Amino acid sequence: MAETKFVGKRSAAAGGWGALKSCGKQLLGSGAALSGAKTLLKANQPDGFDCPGCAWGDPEHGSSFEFCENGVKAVAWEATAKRTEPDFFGRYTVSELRNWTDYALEHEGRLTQPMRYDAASDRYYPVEWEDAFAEIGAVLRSLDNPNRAEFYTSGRASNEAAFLYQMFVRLYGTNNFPDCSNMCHEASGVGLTQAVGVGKGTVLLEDFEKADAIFVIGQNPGTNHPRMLGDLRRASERGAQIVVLNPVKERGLERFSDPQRKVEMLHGGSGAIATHYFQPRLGGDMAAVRGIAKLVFARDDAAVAAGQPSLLDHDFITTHTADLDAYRAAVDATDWDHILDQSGLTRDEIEQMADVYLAADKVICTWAMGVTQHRHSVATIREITSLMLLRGNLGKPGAGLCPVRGHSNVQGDRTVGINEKAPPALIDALERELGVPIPRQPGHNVLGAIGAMMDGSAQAFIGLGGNFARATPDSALIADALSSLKLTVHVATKLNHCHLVPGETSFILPCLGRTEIDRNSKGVSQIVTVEDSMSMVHGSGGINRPASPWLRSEVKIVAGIAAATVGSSVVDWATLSDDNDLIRDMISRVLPGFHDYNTRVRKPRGFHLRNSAANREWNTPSGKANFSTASLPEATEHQQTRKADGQFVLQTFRSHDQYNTTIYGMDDRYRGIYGKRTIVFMHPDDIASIGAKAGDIMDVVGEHDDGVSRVAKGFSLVAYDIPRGCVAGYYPELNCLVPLSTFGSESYTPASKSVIVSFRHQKELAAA
Ligand SMILES: Nc1nc2c(c(=O)[nH]1)N[C@H]1C(S)=C(S)[C@@H](COP(=O)(O)OP(=O)(O)OC[C@H]3O[C@@H](n4cnc5c(=O)[nH]c(N)nc54)[C@H](O)[C@@H]3O)O[C@H]1N2
Ligand SMILES: Nc1nc2c(c(=O)[nH]1)N[C@H]1C(S)=C(S)[C@@H](COP(=O)(O)OP(=O)(O)OC[C@H]3O[C@@H](n4cnc5c(=O)[nH]c(N)nc54)[C@H](O)[C@@H]3O)O[C@H]1N2
Ligand SMILES: [Mo]
Repeated sequence: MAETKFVGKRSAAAGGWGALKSCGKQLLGSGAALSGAKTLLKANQPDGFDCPGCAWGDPEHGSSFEFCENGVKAVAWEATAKRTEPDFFGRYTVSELRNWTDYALEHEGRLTQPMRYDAASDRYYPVEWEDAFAEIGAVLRSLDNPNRAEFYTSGRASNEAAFLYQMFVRLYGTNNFPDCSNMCHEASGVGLTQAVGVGKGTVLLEDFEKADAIFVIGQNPGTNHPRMLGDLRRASERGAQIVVLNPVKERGLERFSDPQRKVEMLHGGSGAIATHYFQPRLGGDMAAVRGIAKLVFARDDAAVAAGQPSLLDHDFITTHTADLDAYRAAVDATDWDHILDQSGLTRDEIEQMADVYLAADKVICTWAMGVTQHRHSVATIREITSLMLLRGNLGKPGAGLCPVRGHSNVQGDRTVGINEKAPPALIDALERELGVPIPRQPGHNVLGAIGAMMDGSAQAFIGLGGNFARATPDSALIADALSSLKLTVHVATKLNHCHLVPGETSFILPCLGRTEIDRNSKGVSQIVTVEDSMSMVHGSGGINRPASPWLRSEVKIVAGIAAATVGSSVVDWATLSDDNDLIRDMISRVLPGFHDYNTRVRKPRGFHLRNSAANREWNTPSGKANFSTASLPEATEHQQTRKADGQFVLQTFRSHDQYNTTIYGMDDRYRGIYGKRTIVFMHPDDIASIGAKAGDIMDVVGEHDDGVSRVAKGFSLVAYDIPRGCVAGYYPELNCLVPLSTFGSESYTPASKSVIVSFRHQKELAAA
């Protein structure tokens, strides 16, 4: 039976009253309405905390509260009055809790006490902090090789916690640092480092005020970086062209109503964001950008032949770049049929993009997961960079590359050393600082860690935040791998599924959140620091009373584990973790760019970490910015599945009511979905092509040819404006279909935006 009750109206615009209403609901639901509202006024303010939501930058004069619906959700979720106390764990066995949804688990509220798993009763019981540390240290010391332990980091950890963590792990003897950015912007880091010598974005927030054109590729800021919409709208209002490349029509990229504009709110007005909206097929961006480059070369040839000035920035190219001829040859060798088929765009659409690109003196290109979670993501980022190099759109005001990061401090964590490929300069500096040898051999990234857990060579997993069991591909296999370990430890604010697949010895260690006051032993409140997508480093200090008197800061928890594992003869963990200023002093001795850290981070907007590429210095082996020489993939997943009857490419993305594996609610207002997450968005003709109707409930079957059978049961089909052959559904519910075997070339990022699937009526499956 087709059932479509959950499909309703899409919002007319992103933001607006709907956003305000949703905020009220979140605050009331959290049971923290009053303190919640007060808390919000301190988000992203110089004397407040850094919003635990996204990594978009803060304005120059951060004096007025920057409204953001999903920031409200993130804050309310953390500042909730609800608690997951020991008696909760007394009521349910871990096996029972495994049947709960992600939403239900976190909805129970904040964890309050350290807990230890007891296998005999299948329950968690309270434990003293010092006993937990001692036992964790004992297991870690008992491993015959430190490379048997995996140390995961999720991107909310502060610079201070992450710095201590990497120092502890390296003193312990390994570089096993799987981290969430391996599943996220890794391809941006790899691609940009190859091309321009630094793995970070080159623009500042103020560049958005100067750009003539902004290309937004594979990103849904209305939901995931709502504050970016304000910057895009202001740019659009002053006449900048905004070109969107996204297979899905995302409301936030079409229209935005700014809740901070009173008159607009009164009259229900809204403003357009995209001046051009193109819907490529999944994985079609490299082809689309190559098409633009092909037109740029062709039109430049014509201009020069006609005696007009060249359209390329030859001064820039000659002084600053290498390999233009090889790039040109690769572009010439790519034929239009291949470009059009792979991109899914028409020649006319690509001509329009070339028009915009050539008419603009200053171009910014932003991107996120729609670009980074494919097999050819590194090549796509190299292609985007090459297009920008042709006209010197790098290292000048109003122009540049802007990978928009995910977690609020994922960029900072990498800067302070969470990196499995131990950079030699960092290791040298740590050795100078500590006076002992530090391991240099590369460790495990996320896929490496999973491999080691599955083949039995890894025996311990420590998670500094996050939800490894649900965020990774092939979730069922990962859960088995985690529960076969000797030791699992989770530093967390809320209960999640990763905590419910305990190893032989297992702990949940509850920590303070960003919004909470962190006092040291002398009663002095501590701040932490974070780095945003624009490389601005700033302070963050909580304002709320801790959710429970037992909670410790991440810094203290890392120090506790470290002292119990490697002892305190090289590093005095207790002293260091009692004063974050001392940690920052140490960071400033070890890492470049952090001089006068403690002074500069207390200035209202913090400070900017210098970006060499933005200054037109190229830390590449050639000493130049390198054009790409790659050819397009022979066939993307979309091109493969079109030849196979009944197969489609699935992308797994986020709803408006979630933060990664944290589910705030069941709605996805901007896409018109209410009360359901087990759905697949699909072109109406594709629905008909499999003999189904909108609203039919079907099983989604994994079709990757790697010998693993994968099924996601009971998903409703939703007719949607999405290219044929491409379908979409929510992460993490669909992670059971994302194969461990398909990942980015050079980035090792799971290809969670190009999963090959088919559909089966439930009775067919039962009969099979
Ligand atoms: N509220 C909220 N904020 C968040 C998060 C959250 O879950 N909730 N998560 C945080 C994190 S860790 C991250 S990494 C970011 C994620 O931010 P996004 O990258 O915006 O996250 P996704 O929801 O995965 O959306 C990907 C977008 O890319 C499009 N897309 C998918 N495949 C392709 C493709 O092949 N080509 C093109 N051109 N487009 C494609 C999708 O249609 C979708 O609009 O947001 C961060 N901020
Ligand atoms: N299929 C598919 N898979 C994906 C993605 C996708 O688009 N599709 N996206 C990938 C991306 S971009 C990312 S970044 C990863 C995210 O992967 P993770 O970072 O591992 O997952 P999160 O859901 O962000 O982690 C949520 C948990 O963090 C804990 N937490 C929250 N705040 C804090 C805090 O302040 N301190 C500590 N210690 N813990 C805290 C809570 O216990 C919460 O349950 O998932 C990846 N997986
Ligand atoms: Mo992310």
